[in-house]
Amino acid sequence: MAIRTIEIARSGDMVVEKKYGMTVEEFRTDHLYPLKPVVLADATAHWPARKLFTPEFFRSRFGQREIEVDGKHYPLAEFIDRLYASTPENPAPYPGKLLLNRDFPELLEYIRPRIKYSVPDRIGNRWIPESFLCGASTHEIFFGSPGGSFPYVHYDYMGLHAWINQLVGEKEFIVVPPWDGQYLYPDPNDPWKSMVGDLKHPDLDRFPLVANATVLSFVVGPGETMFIPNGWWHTTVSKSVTISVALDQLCGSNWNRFREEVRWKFADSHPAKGAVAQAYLRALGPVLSVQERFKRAS
Ligand SMILES: O=C(O)CCC(=O)C(=O)O
Ligand SMILES: [Fe+2]
Repeated sequence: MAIRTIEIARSGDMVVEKKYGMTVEEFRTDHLYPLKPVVLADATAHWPARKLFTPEFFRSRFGQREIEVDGKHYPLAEFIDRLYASTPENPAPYPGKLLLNRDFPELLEYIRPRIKYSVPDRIGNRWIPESFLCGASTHEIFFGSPGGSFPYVHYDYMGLHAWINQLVGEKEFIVVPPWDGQYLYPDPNDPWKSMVGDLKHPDLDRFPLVANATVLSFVVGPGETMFIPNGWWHTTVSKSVTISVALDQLCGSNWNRFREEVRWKFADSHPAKGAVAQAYLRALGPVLSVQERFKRAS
């Protein structure tokens, strides 16, 4: 049992909890396999980044490097100044993202070892062609500021689970369970994206079905980690200057969903390739599961 559990959001029967001192087994049984979101209060306590990754650190060490936001490029120092000048009425653009694997590999050592709950991860496994992952970037830093909201409500690509580790400041998460996606008006061109802009104050004349959706919102603070299982719709709003590190995870619990998404990815252009990929992944899944079980036991 977790040492301490606090309910942080409720809508009808649906609850989101924050847990301290969860065991890995408890996480797997209560959250990973049932696909139930949770906030882990102490999953990154061992990361040097918890103390190191401050706006000042990025300004002084990497101020001249560029950050791309919404197709525009800013020197990081200038972008950090904009974060401090941001107000809810006039927020700085969001999300300002750094891709760690690609552009800042020297920072990866500060977010190691990987959080134990998010192991195993099959992203990067040599038996999984990179093209199947559609460029999912596995380690990203997000910089936010008061009122900076993620531009749309969505669920993540390729059936991946998301781990959003809050290092600095407070970020509000707004989440909706997968089965209520039917009330969120998915964009016909991008069905993983909802056309409803603001879930907390929806335009009910345009989107009347939203009234049926279970919407849970809560704030995740410094040192806390949000686990968003695949298929859960979500968006965020920063309450202060924020720094988060986001990771993705692919494992046995979302393998079937990943396989489906790979099939859809090829459905229009290369259906035969999609069928082969599907058969290959169906055979690979159990092999990886056995390997992972041995690793956990050793
Ligand atoms: O931390 C956030 O603002 C959410 C990021 C997110 O959902 C994503 O990149 O898919
Ligand atoms: Fe996301």
